[in-house]
This record gives sequence, C-alpha cells and structure tokens, in this order.
Amino acid sequence: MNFHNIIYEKKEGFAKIRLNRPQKLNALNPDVYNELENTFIECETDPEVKTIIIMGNEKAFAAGADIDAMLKGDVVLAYQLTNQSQRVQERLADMPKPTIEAISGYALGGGLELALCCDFRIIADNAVLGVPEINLGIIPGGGGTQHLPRLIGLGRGAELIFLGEPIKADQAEKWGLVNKVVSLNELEPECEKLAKRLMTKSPIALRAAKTSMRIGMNVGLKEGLKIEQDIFCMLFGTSDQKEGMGAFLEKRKPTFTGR
Ligand code: CO8
Repeated sequence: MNFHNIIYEKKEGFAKIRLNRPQKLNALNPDVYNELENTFIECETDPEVKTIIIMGNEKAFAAGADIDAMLKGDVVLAYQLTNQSQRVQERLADMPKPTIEAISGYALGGGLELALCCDFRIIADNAVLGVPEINLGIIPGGGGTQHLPRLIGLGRGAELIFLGEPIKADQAEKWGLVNKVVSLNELEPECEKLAKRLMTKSPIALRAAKTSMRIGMNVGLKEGLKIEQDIFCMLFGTSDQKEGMGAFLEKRKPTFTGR
C-alpha cells in the first residue's frame, strides 16, 4: 500500500502504524483518516498481525484534527468530517485484536480521541494530553464528550472539556486516562514488550474478552452478564480452551492457535 501520511510496518507478529505528517504535528485531515482506515482494514484481515501499535513522533502523536481543513467549513463539511472520523475510530475500537497507542508529545483533540479508541495507552513522560476544542469555539467531535466521562468520570471530563487545558503525563496516569508512563526512550520498547506479551495469549480468547467488554460497556449489567456468559460458553468449542487447560494440568506453557 502506498501511504503519504503514515508509515506502516509489520514486525514479529505485530503491526506499527506511525503518523507521519510532522510539519503539521500530525494533524488529522481526511487523507490521514483515509490512510488510517486502510491500514486498520489490513491489520484486521492479515492473519500475521496479532497486535497493533499506533504512534506518532517525539514531538506529537497528533495535535488534533486539522484546523486548516475546518476553518471555512460549513455544517455539511463538519458532518462529513465527523462521519469519517467516527467510522475510522469505530473500526479501530472494534478491531478484533489488541491495540496499543504509544503517545509522545502532544495528543490533543482528535489525536487524543483516536487514542481513546485503543485498548492500551502507554505514554512518554513528555506527553501532553487534552481536548482544547472549546478554545476554538467548538466541542470535541471525535467521541471525546462520550469516552472521557466514561473513562475518567464526569467531573474530570468536564475539567478537560470545559477548560480546554491540557494535562501532563503524571496527571493523566493519576486520572486513569492512560495505562502507564515511561521515559521517551522506553516508549517504543515498552509497547513492543506489551505487544509480545499479548501475542502469547489465545487470539480467540482475547477477541472474546474485547467483544464482551466493549458490548458490556454499552448495555445494562444484566445484559452484559448474559453476553459474557454466552461468549464464555462459546469458548468451550475452541481448541485454545482445551490447549490452555490441558497445558495447565500438564504443567507446561500453552501453544495457542486461535482456533
Ligand atoms: N491543525 C492544523 N495545523 C496544526 C495543528 C492542527 N490541529 N496543530 C499544529 N498545527 C501546525 C501549526 O499551524 C504549525 O504550522 P506552520 O508551521 O505552517 O505554522 C505547525 O503545525 C507547528 O505547530 P506550532 O508552530 O503551533 O507548534 P508549537 O510547538 O508552537 O505549538 C501546539 C504546539 C501547542 C500543539 C499548537 O500547535 C496547538 O495548539 N495546536 C492546535 C491544537 C488544537 O487546538 N487541537 C484541536 C483541534 S480541533 C479537533 O481536534 C477536533 C476533533 C474533531 C474530530 C472529528 C473531525 C475530524
């Protein structure tokens, strides 16, 4: 595939998607979303890809949606942009494989909103996270008003969204917005280490866990428990369940095939 705004790399069973528009701090425009969508489809369907890492550069993961592309926009353009970003982000959130966001530098607006669609957020100690849209006379339009309150609560969500002031890495970790803070040098190795740990697990059980958690977050507890039960039972039809339990009893490491 030929990309102009991202670099796509496959390595030892995981895919790395690197935003590559450094002159604009990786601001997300329709071309970037389009290329992201194509790589997400590739990652989803390529059996060699078990885990996905998404990253930017040292200065910025992404400083938000491209303001140039929005300045003169009307309601129709805003609708088209949000439609596209929602579609791409939903594809990422529904990815049947674990996803890791490696954040260094700025993750603002649409950049942070993209990161909120990943399963794990590992950030460097130079990371700056926020949703400054209020300062542009708009609100977060890439899912921020929905995902942030669910992840960090209404009060902290309001603090980020109403004030539009970014927070630093240590506060993001304290608020539970991210999984872990590491030094800038450690960011890539740490994410690769996590990707490799995830690759030792059963792919079908990981997919099942993700589905159960994601559907469960959007329904009542009773329905969520029922969904979990059905998915749990379905796994007893897989060879990974036999392998996992057999390996435990035989005191050896399991070899999962994802079947
Ligand atoms: N859009 C367009 N260009 C940008 C953006 C952006 N979001 N962010 C930075 N740039 C450009 C700058 O204009 C500048 O370009 P040039 O060199 O041509 O003047 C270049 O990147 C470097 O930026 P700065 O010179 O500003 O770098 P600084 O280190 O001085 O500042 C900041 C870095 C603090 C990150 C600053 O660039 C900034 O505040 N950027 C804007 C952050 C922002 O407001 N983000 C929210 C955007 S709106 C949004 O994300 C809505 C999401 C909706 C999603 C769904 C629809 C797609």
